[in-house]
Amino acid sequence: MKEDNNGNNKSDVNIGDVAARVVRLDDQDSLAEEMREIGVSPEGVNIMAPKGVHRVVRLTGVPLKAAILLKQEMLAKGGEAAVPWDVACLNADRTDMLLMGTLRQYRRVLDSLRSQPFGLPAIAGVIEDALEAWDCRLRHEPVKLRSGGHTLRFGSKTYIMGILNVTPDSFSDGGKYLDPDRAVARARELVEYGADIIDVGGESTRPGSDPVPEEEEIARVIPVVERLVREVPVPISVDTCKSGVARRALEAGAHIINDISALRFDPGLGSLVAQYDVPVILMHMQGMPKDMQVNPHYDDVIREIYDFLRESIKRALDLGVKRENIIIDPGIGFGKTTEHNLEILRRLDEFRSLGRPILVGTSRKSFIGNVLGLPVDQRVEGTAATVALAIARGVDIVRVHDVREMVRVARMADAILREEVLERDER
Ligand code: HH2
Repeated sequence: MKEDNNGNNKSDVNIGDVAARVVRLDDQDSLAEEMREIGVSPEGVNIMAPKGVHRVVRLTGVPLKAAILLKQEMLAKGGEAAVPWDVACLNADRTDMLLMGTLRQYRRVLDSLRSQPFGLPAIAGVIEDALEAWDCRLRHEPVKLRSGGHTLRFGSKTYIMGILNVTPDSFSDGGKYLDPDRAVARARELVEYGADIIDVGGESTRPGSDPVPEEEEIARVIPVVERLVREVPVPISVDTCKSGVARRALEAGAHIINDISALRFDPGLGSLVAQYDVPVILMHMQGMPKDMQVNPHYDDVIREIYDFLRESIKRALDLGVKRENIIIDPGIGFGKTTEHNLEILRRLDEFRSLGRPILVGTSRKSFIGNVLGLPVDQRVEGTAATVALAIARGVDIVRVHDVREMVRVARMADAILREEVLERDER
């Protein structure tokens, strides 16, 4: 090595065209593909792919002794585990921690946790499930619906759920489709625009709204559902928290129940969904529609919604609902400030670790109005941005009013984001 006049090393070797570029390969399959492309041997690909994917996992509620051993194991295998100072001082009973490592390091840590004390084998299972669910989002098992030959293949595309509110007072389309003929005509139009599912609601849940008596909701919803099941060629979902409404809708042939209460309000709803073996959407809400927008507060919005949804899944399973029938929804606008809603969308992919398909309903909601300073009839572009970014974060269903526009947004986003993965899976 020679030195130039400034004392810097000067190589004799002409490096020609060497160029460096950071590549965006955040899963093992894409990394393996890239390695094959540059000619790495199959054995090399198998060995190296898990080394090239890094994951950060947040664990909550870990008992102190388990946390200390887990940190040691992560460090021993070349990873890292961040814990609060209190843990280093042995001053806490339980702690949150952030694990950092490659998939290979996790594999080695998990293997060794299985023979350790302090609940570490069970904790290993929790970590493994979260890692696998996060990476398997495009490979959910197909969900066969009860009639009409419909199957939902989550991962293959973004499903568009068209909103049909048969209410006098919904925040955006209230009063337009109360008449069953008009409701059915609107549903047909939504299907023509490309809706994959029609979601019929008979009770507005806009901020400040009061509950509607069950008979009133039945009178609004059931005549429409009866006709839609016969007259439109897509699955029908019913947006209700009441088992009385859901029972009548399921008897009429509805395919999906969309429950904004996540089976908390009506004790009969969970077992009904289980009995009919239909998919159910479990949504997060803080408070009740009447007062949910009065000072919503979270210490950690993502963590609290995650825990709520995790418990909701457990409650549904305990009531006999099959895991494959559960869809989760962080509940945009339900007891959340604009900032909360934006953070949920920014970090939507974190809910993938729950291992279930994700629905979001951002359509025309007031946080879009707050960001853009626009009234409800001018929020279509804002909605489009939320839909595209939610798809990029791995959402499976978007619940929207502007079906024609959002079908185009979703198809474009799917072409960018999903095609490659699907093609690779088919090979
Ligand atoms: N949002 C609304 C109603 N139902 N269901 C799910 N799963 N997710 C949502 O985000 C969601 C929902 C509110 O929107 P909309 O139906 O248009 O209004 P209103 O409640 O006033 O009828």
